[in-house]
Amino acid sequence: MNLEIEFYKKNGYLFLKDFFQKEVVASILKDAKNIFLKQFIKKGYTNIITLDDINDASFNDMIYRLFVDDLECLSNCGKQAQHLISLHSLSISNQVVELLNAVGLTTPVISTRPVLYFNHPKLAKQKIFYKVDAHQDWRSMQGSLNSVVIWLPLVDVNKQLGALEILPGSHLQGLKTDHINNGFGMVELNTEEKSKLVTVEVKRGDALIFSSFLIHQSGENITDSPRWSCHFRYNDLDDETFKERKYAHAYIYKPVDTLITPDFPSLQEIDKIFAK
Ligand SMILES: O=C(O)CCC(=O)C(=O)O
Repeated sequence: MNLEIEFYKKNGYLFLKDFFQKEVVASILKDAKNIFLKQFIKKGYTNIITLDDINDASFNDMIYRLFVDDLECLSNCGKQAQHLISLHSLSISNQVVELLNAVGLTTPVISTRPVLYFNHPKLAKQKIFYKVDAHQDWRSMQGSLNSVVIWLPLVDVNKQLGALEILPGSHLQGLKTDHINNGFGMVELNTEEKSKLVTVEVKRGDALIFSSFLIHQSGENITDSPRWSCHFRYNDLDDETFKERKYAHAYIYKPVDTLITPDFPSLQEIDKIFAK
């Protein structure tokens, strides 16, 4: 893979035009939207049964309505979106592994599961859930020093839709995080740093790869649409400091102890599933 590695080392990021096939990226978005659509239909918001029959404005109206009507349902749809097979497949594709090798991760390993975001002020109770101010991902990952993030848009993302803003070269300053907010390692920027932020407008198929130390933040989404994007994060098992640190891992993944739906399932419900 022919990459501008010297640029990456100096600036801490690479913009990769048309890196992914647009259709593959579009299918992740479709799979994510279908999760919500199934609930829109179940709730009687619509009779239509395929996304092809619905325009973005109608879809957006329904997702905003779901946020108001049933936050638990919206949030669970969002959680299912994190577990899409298409999303995970792309994150472990040969193309991604080759990219990771090319930026120097000789034995890449997944740091955190892929993340799929659908950011909009109308889909969040707190600002941080749709706009994350300046932060460094390394603080939440705490993995190898050469760990990276791949950020890709599922739709074309311009400044109005809240394109990501990055601070080129900031990875060289090391860990600058001064407090944690909802798991994000936040960084206070001074006026000069703020003036050096670069907005990265991206189109579906493009990708941005950056060092987990690169300071970045969300732009302001001033449109009527959610900003759909996904983020993959990787460590390198060959980084000596990571080995030294016993492959430190910062994430906890465990089930809740409670029964989410009391008295469920009944034997009849089981019978229906396995009936001949
Ligand atoms: O995608 C964004 O706008 C911010 C989220 C982010 O940078 C992250 O999850 O680390």
